[in-house]
Amino acid sequence: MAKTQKYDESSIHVLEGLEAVRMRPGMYIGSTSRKGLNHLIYEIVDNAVDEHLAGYCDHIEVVLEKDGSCLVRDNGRGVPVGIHEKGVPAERLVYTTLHAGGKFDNNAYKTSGGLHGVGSSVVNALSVYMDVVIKRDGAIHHDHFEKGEPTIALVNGHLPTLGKTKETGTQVTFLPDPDIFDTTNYAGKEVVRRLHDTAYLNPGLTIDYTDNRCTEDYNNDKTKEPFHVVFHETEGIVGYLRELNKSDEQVTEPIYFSGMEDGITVEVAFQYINAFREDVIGYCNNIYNADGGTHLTGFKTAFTTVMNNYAKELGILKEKDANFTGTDIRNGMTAIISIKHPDPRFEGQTKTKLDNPDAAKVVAKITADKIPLFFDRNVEVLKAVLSCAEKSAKIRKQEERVKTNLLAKPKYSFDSNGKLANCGSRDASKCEIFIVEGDSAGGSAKTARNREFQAILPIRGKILNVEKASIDKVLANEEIKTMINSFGCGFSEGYGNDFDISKLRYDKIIIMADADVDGAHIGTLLLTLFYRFMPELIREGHVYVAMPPLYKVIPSRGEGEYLYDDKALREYRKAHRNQKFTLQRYKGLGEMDPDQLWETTLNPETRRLRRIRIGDARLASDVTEILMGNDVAPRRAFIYEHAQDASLDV
Ligand code: TSJ
Repeated sequence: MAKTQKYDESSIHVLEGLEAVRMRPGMYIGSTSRKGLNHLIYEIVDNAVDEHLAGYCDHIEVVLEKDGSCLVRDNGRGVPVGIHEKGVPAERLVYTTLHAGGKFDNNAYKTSGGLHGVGSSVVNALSVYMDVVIKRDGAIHHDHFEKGEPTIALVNGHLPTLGKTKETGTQVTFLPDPDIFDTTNYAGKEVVRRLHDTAYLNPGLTIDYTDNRCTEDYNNDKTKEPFHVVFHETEGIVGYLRELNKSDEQVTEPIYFSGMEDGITVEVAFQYINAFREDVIGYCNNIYNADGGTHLTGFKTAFTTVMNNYAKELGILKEKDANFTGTDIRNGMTAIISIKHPDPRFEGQTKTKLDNPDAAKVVAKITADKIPLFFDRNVEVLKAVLSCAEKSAKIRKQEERVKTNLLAKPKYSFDSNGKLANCGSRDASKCEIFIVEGDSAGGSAKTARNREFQAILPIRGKILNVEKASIDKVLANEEIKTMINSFGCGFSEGYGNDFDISKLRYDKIIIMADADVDGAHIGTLLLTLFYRFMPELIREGHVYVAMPPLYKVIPSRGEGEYLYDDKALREYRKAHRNQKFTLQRYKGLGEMDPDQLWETTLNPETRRLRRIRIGDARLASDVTEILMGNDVAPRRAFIYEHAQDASLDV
């Protein structure tokens, strides 16, 4: 009894802690949007992954239910249930104390310390209920909480048991509180992507995922069936690399090495593809480091040194030649660097950059040790990689010459205004510019627009693929010059930054392309252009894609209605089964008359826009997905194929 009493006293303190979480949820999970909601799942799953990292769990099950609840189950040791200090089962402290994790944990690697390594108690505080079932010490232990408060009476200080078992494991079910979150509808695709990443980073782990919500956001084929997938990636980060590069022309096979030093485990996989870019991504303790950090620096530094030595040895660089730059050497490289660190520190506001100096040292040492073991025996591969560096150096030198030439003149001048129909207002915060594919749609848009604040810039045919072209070719392109000139903020190209977003003349830059493959292709090329030369436009949320409707239905009686996708059409048909209506299908923007174009695409009151964001390094595939919605795979293949048309211009 005394013990129970004691628990009640300390529980006051506990509730104060969790009350703070409910008062300011954003401080603990970043936001109360869909993104914050998803973080609840990741937090719980990460705890099970920690158990895997500790060496005791190889299977995790995740189930999303129709009622909004989420179940996560692992086959680890089970959260300890023994009576801890204050007479409370250890398990209760885990779920009711902020940052209780460290207390009992003897894991070498914690995932906490990441973006929102918030602790399971935060999930508990923000849930209508949380139900916990632990199999351990021969019994099934049960606990239950509502908005963070335990609702089950302890039996002599112990959790009640539901029966006996020889198995071990932890199962947590929680229902996010709709009073806290803007939405309780998880972003299913994002969950799938995250779980798949986790499986790639933990090759010994199986993740079994079921979405029983039968909504449509998770599933490409838009069936209303439960969605089930099992992730088990025996190839680990090599498999991840293959996935990232599957649509590209491969210059080398994936190359893998690993090592361990000072308690830090390092795994690296890299591959060269035929593209004028690099993509080096880092994970620490399974957490994606969007801004890289010391592990990436260590790899890059060592790799550059090793490869320059090879280039000299092979006579590709003469003694008097300047070294290749790091960027040269990584031209065409995709690399994944995954480290496990016992005490990770993260830098900056968003905690997305690894900060530990010892990580740089260890990754550099292991890279310098291991790379020669591969390249000494595979000289052909080495030569292929160095020829990517040579191509890059050639382009770089050419660009430096262009730059010097241009700098000798007063400034870049983009006096081409092309076919811009500008707007009357000079108040940038109100102005919009529509980049419209094709002259005919451009003509209609010019008629339909509100001249006061909407500018129209028609562009014709294919935009240059800037991912593959040199800078002088990019700057010679009329369409591109016109865009740079109209936006008013210049551009940046990596050597010094001449881009000034404060000069931007339009708050919204809206890409208006047909909802077909060509439209998506043009959209991809435009976004690639912005991403490379004016990334702040995207980062600060000025870039949008217009989402024109695919259909108009006109019933024999009543109002006509625009439908934006096939799903909407199916639903309309269902809802109007016994009624007659005419169906108009829009093949392209060019088919709309100015009134329709105004209503569907231009009028801020009725149109649909999608804002483009950069969440992480995987821009190209994200963009494609953003532009084309769900059924991307075949179309993506098409786009990549055509993106290859533009060849390196050396
Ligand atoms: F997030 C969470 F806390 F709710 C949660 C934790 C959710 C899920 C699905 C699993 C887990 C979890 C925790 N799985 N396994 C563990 N392991 C421990 O907490 C544990 C087990 C044994 C020992 C030990 O030293 O014997 C230590 C720990 C930390």
